[in-house]
Amino acid sequence: MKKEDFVCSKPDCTFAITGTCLESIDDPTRNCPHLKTAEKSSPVVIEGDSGEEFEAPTDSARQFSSSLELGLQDVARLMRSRYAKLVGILGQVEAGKTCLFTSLYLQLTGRHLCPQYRFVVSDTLLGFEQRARHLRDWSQGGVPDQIVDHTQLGHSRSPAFLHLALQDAHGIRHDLLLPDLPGEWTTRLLSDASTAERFTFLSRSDIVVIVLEAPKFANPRTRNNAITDATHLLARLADDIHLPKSIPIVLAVTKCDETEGQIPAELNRVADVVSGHGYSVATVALAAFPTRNAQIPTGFGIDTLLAHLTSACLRPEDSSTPSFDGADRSYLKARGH
Ligand SMILES: Nc1nc2c(ncn2[C@@H]2O[C@H](COP(=O)(O)OP(=O)(O)OP(=O)(O)O)[C@@H](O)[C@H]2O)c(=O)[nH]1
Ligand SMILES: [Mg+2]
Repeated sequence: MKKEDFVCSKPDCTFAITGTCLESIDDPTRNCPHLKTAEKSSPVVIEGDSGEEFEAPTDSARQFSSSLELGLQDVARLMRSRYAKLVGILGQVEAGKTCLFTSLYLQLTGRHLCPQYRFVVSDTLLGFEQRARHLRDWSQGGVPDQIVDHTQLGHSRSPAFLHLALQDAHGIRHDLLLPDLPGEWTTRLLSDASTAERFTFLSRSDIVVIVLEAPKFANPRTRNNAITDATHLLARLADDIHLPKSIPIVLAVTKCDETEGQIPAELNRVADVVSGHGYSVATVALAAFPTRNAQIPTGFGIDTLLAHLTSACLRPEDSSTPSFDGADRSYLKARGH
């Protein structure tokens, strides 16, 4: 039978579209208790978030709340209803931003981060699945030429966000909002300060991740340019975007499979520049999808990155900070999660 012939009663499970089981159950068509063949499943009973069940119309083509991406308005709505951590991201073309988010999603849904972190739900499941599709082909043999597609935005001036909710080892839920920005935004920012306005949303973020490629800092031919660009980017962040100093910065050093899992020493200079601007800084070695070194596991460093993202907490001085649209964020809920 084809995946389209099945209907899942778990909210947000897109098995019928993607063939991916939300609970990562092996051979879900046989083993998943929530999956029924379309003809057996009338009426379809869908479990609500609270565990309650309600009936969907018998002829329902399953209604998915999951979408490809969230726009700023969706994000503002989500942040009003529940405390979500907004992750800012910057990084030039091909730095590995999309691979990082995709690896994070695959590590979580594949249960590779258990028991530290467990996947709960995503409001943009189809967006993650779309990004992961080359990788799913990959498992059937051969490394894809391009791991994920180059990021393009339908709406050139407004960021698009992916959503991921996970639970940590203490049972605390973390909702992360991850903007998958095209690298051109960062490259343009370097040459044209007037584009800083596109990044206004960063000042509402809980943490900012700057994606830098390890091989560029390790290679003597490219390292000077890499340091100059990173220094320039940090100046833009501080002086043109006016990122509040209370927002911590993580230097996400990607493609570390090409540097033996090590962070090139030149990154210390970049970290010093971050501190010099008055921000707190952490540096994380990553290899989302290692292709050059069999000793480095897929998703190398993702757990460390997650530890930074989930521990980025509310800034007390910002507890009355309005969200994008002037509406209050759910800070009170955040305390009790
Ligand atoms: N060696 C190595 N290469 C990687 C790794 N992760 C990603 N890459 C490579 O980097 C390329 C670019 O990754 P993307 O995630 O598309 O980069 P991006 O920053 O989203 O690029 P734009 O969307 O163009 O801004 C991929 O196609 C891979 O070839 C890694 O862990 N190791
Ligand atoms: Mg991208």
